[in-house]
Amino acid sequence: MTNTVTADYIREIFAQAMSAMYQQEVPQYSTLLELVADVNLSVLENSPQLHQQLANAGELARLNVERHGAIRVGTAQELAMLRRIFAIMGMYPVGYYDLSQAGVPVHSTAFRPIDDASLARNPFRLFTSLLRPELIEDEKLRRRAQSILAKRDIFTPRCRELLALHEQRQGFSERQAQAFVTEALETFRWHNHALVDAATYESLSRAHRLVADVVCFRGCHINHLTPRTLDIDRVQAMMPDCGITPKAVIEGPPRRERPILLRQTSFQALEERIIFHGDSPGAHTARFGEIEQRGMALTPKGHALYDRLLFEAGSGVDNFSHQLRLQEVFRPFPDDENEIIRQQLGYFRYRLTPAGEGHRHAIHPAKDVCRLIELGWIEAHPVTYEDFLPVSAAGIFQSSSGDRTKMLNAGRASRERFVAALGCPPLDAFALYQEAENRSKRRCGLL
Ligand code: OOG
Ligand code: NI
Repeated sequence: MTNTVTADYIREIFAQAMSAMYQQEVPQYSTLLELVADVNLSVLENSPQLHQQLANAGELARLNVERHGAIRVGTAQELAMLRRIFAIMGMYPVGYYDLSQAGVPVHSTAFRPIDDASLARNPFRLFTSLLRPELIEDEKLRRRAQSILAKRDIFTPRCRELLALHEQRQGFSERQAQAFVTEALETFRWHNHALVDAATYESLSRAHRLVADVVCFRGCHINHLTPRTLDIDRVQAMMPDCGITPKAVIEGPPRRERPILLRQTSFQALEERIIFHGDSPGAHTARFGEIEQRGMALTPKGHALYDRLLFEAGSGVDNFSHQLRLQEVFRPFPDDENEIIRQQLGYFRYRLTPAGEGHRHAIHPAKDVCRLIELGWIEAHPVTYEDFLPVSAAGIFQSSSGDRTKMLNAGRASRERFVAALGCPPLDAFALYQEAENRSKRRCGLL
C-alpha cells in the first residue's frame, strides 16, 4: 500500500486526542497541565545546565507532549484486543506488575514505545490492568461480574474493522489513521450510564471499589493522564493554590541531583454523578489527576538497592517528614554520575565528544568508561526510566479507591495467566534499557 503513515504518527495523534478528551471530561486536568507547563518553563529558564542536558539527550522536544495514562479491563479478550490496537500505534507491552500484593485485585503491564527514535518523538504510555476475578471471594458475586463482562463489547464495530484492515494490509493511509484514532478513543470515553442497577454496583463495590469500576461501565474509561514535570516538589506545593488537593506524600525516591526512576503524586478522584440501570442516580469516584518526574533507569543492581532503601524508609504520614527521611535513608545511593557508572547502578547512553572522535583508535571495549569520561572523550547521558513502580502504583490506585488497603488472601502473582490473556509475554524492561546502552557503546567502539 502506498502512502502509509507511521506507527509513531498514529501514537502521536492518539495521545493528542486522548489528552483533548480528558481535558473536556476532567477540567482539573487542564489546570494541572497549565501548572506543569509553567513550572517546567521556569525550571528550564533558571537552569541552563538542565536545559542543555535535556537538549543533548533529545528529550526537550518530547517534554511538553509527554504523558502516561491508565486503564483497567475486565477480560482476557479485552486485553488481547488492546494489545493489537496499541501495536498499530507502536506501543508494546513491557513488564508485569502484580498489584495483588498491595490489595488491588488486578495485574498489569505498560504499553509503550520501545525504540530510541519512537521514545524521543512521543513516549506515550498506558498502564493497563486486568481484573483478576478469582480474587473476588464471594463466588456468586464473581459469577455475576463475569457474566456482566461477557456481555459487553468495549470496542466499536468500526474499530474492529479497521484493526482487521490494518493487520491485512500492514498499514493505514492518513484518513484511515484518523478514523482509527477516533474509533479507538471511544473505548476510553467516560460513560455516566452504568450497565448495572444500584444494588449490583454496591455489592461489587463492597468486594473492592476497583471491581465496580472495571465491571459496571460500557468502556474502560481512561482514569488519569499524567504530564511530566521537571520539579515535582514545586508543582505539589503549588497545587492547592490552583484548587487541587494533592495526595499526602510524593511516592518514589527522594529529590536528588541525579534523579532516579520515577517520583509521582496524584490528586483524589472526583465524585461523579452516574445513572444506574433503572434510572436511579448515584455517584462514582474513579478518575483523578497525577504528575510525575522521571529520572534515570536503574540496572537490576541499582533497582535492588532502591527497593531496599525504600523499604527501609517506610511510608510517611506527611510529605515534609517523609522526604527528610528518604533523603537520610538514600545516602548509600550515590548521587554522582561517575560513581553511579562505576558501581553499575544505572543505564547510560554514551557518546563520543569531538576530542573522543579524535582518539577513536585509542577507544576499545577494554577501556574503563569512567577514565574516558575524565579524559573528556566520552559523555554519558542517563537513560530515562520509561516504566512504572509497583509500590508507587499501589499508592496511586488508592487515590481512586479510597485510602484503604484491603488484604487479599489469594494475593499471589499469576504471570502465566496474564501472559495467556495478553497473547504474548510482556517485554523485559531491563533488557530494553541494556540494549539502548549497548547500542550507544557500539557506536563509540566500547563494545
Ligand atoms: C493505575 C495506577 C498506576 C501509576 O502511575 O503508577 C499508575 C490505575 O489506577 O489504574 O498509573
Ligand atoms: Ni499513573
